[in-house]
Amino acid sequence: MTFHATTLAEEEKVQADLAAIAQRLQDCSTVGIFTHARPDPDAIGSQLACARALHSLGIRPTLIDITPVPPTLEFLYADAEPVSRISLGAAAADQAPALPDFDCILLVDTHSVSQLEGARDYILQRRATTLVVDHHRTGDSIASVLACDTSAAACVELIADLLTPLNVPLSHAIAEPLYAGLVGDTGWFRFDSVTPRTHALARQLLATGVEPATMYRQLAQQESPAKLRLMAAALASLQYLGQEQIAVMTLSKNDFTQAGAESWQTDGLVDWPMSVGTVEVVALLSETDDGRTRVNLRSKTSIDVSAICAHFGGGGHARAAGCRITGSPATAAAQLTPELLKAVKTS
Ligand SMILES: [Mn+2]
Repeated sequence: MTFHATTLAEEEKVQADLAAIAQRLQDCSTVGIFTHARPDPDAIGSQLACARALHSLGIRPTLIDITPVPPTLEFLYADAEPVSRISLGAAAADQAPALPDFDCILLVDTHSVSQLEGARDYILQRRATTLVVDHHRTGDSIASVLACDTSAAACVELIADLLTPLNVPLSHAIAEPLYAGLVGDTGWFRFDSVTPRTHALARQLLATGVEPATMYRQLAQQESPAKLRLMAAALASLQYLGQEQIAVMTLSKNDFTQAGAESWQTDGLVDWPMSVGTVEVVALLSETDDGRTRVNLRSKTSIDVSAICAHFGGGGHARAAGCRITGSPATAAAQLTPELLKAVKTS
């Protein structure tokens, strides 16, 4: 186990940081809520739960989508008071977005500059008013206050804790996005990041009326045929290395075109080779439009893939991490595989 148990002192520090963030938020009339590019359910769930909590306090929140929200997550925005959203999706990465000057910036589920894309300069110029809630071990110092707890299975666990100092009761409208984040980051409570705290939160969320079966249908059973075609291409490319402990899959730009799939639809593909008994680590290499290869890594038990990704300027968690490597997937594989073989050998 590379995960460390959180000490009482660490736990108190996080709660104190969350209280400091709550205090700063309460003094604002407008808050811009950001999360990482290519948002997952934990990112969107954290953003949306914060927006609804702040809205209930009479604060005007705006959600900033750095890259488009996957259509399968759009259902989360319905059935409650509408929240204003600004999408930077169409803006070029080097073009400063025309965003209002919010009293505060609340950044959730990341504190890595590399994940901010088109919002990077905007946020970096506003460090003094930037508040961050995150659970990733790697990141940059971009915040005035950072509440980071790497023992949290999902960022939404920390957002749920933030409700207490904010004095916001847990409503169904807040619980639903929190649940989406919780099941998203824990693979429906399967990963070794799951703790009693995770299930305790799930219990509270269900008590507000969240329906697990409905959420599963919405989050896990709304894929398009294009997604399955992309999965077929990924599995067809699968190669085993190092006594079948390493599985490497590659998706070229042509694979995406042939499947009729978008880049965000790789979500979850990297988990499939984990079903093979010998496999300890999986890499998914996706060719992108900017001449780089996007790398997603997963680890089953002991290999710290965030350390491997950090080597290439990326980051994440011990069991799930990502980075980008300049060049084609073949070039990226040539650089990555020695690191994977080394990691497997020393694990
Ligand atoms: Mn997360």
